[in-house]
Amino acid sequence: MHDLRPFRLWNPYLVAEMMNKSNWKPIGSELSAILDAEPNPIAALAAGTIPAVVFRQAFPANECSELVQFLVDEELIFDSTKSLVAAGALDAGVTDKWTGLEINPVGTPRRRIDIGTSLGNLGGDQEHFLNDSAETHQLFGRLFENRPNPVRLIYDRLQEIAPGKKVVTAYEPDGRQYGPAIFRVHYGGYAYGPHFDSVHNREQRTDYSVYKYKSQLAGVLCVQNSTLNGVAAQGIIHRQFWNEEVDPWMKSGRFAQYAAEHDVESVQVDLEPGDLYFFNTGLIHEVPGVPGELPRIVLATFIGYSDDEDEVMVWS
Ligand SMILES: O=C(O)CCC(=O)C(=O)O
Ligand SMILES: [Fe+2]
Repeated sequence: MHDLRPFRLWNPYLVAEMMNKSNWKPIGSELSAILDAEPNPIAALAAGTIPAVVFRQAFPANECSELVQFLVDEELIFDSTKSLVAAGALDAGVTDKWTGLEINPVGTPRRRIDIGTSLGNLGGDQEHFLNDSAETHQLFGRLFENRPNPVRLIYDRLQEIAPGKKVVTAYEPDGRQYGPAIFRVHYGGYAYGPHFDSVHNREQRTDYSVYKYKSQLAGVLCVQNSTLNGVAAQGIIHRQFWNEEVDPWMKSGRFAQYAAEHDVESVQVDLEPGDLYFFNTGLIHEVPGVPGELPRIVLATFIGYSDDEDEVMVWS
C-alpha cells in the first residue's frame, strides 16, 4: 500500500472515501426502491446502518425555482442578482448557534437568512420560541395557501419511511406547536463545519418535549444550489456518531484529522434542486461552502425518533 499521508493533508475525506469498502451508501431514489432496500428506513437511519434516504425530485425543480422567485417577490429573501448587502437586518439580534455572532449585522454582506423559527436559536426563551413558532405557522399558511406546499411534502415523504408511526409537528404538552420547518438561505459560500445536532446531547433542552427522543434526524429539501465552476455545495455525512472521544477533536477544529486517523467512512450526498434527503444528525456532518453567484437555499427540518415512541415529531 502506498503511503497516503500527502493525500491526507490534501483531502482526508477523499482518502477515507477511497478506503470505503463497505456498503454504507444512501438509499433512494423513490419509495419502492427505498422500501426494497430497507423495510423500516427511519429505524435504519436512527441506527446509523444507512447514511441517508434520498427522494429525487420530491418537489420538482421548476417548482423550486418558482418558489424562490415567490420568496423574492414576498421580500423574504433578496434577489441575489441585485444586492447581497443588508439594507436592514431581517434577523437583527439573532445569533448564530455555531459562531455565537449576530447572523446578519446591518451593513455587512448577508451570510444567512432564516425564514421560520429555529429551536436552536430561540429555544433559550420558551415563551418567545412558541410565539415565534405560531407566527411561522401563520406565515407558512399564507404563503402556501394557493401553491404547492414543500413543507407538506417533507412530512408526507417522512410518513412513508416511518411505518407504524405517526408524523406530527412537535408540540408541548399544552398543545402549542414548534415551527414546522425553516428555509435557510446561505449567501457567499456559507459553510457548516463538521458538527452534530442534538437537542438532547448538545443543547440539552430538558424543558422541551422533544428531549425524550433517542435519535434526532433531519429532513432537508434542496431548493436552490450554490454552484461555482461546476462544483455545488453538498452535504457530507461521516460514519461517526458524536461521542465524548470525538468531542475534543471537533472543538479544536481537527475532526478531519480524527476521521483520517480512524478511517471514518464518509459519503457526500449530491443533491439537485428538488431532491430531499433524510439523515441522522447525531452523525458528524458538514456542508463545505461554495461561493457561487446564487445562495444555497434549503427547507430544513429536525425529526425526533425512538423505536418505542408512536409519534415522530418534526420541528425546525
Ligand atoms: O443544509 C444541509 O444540507 C444540512 C445543514 C445542517 O447540517 C444543519 O442545518 O444543521
Ligand atoms: Fe446539521
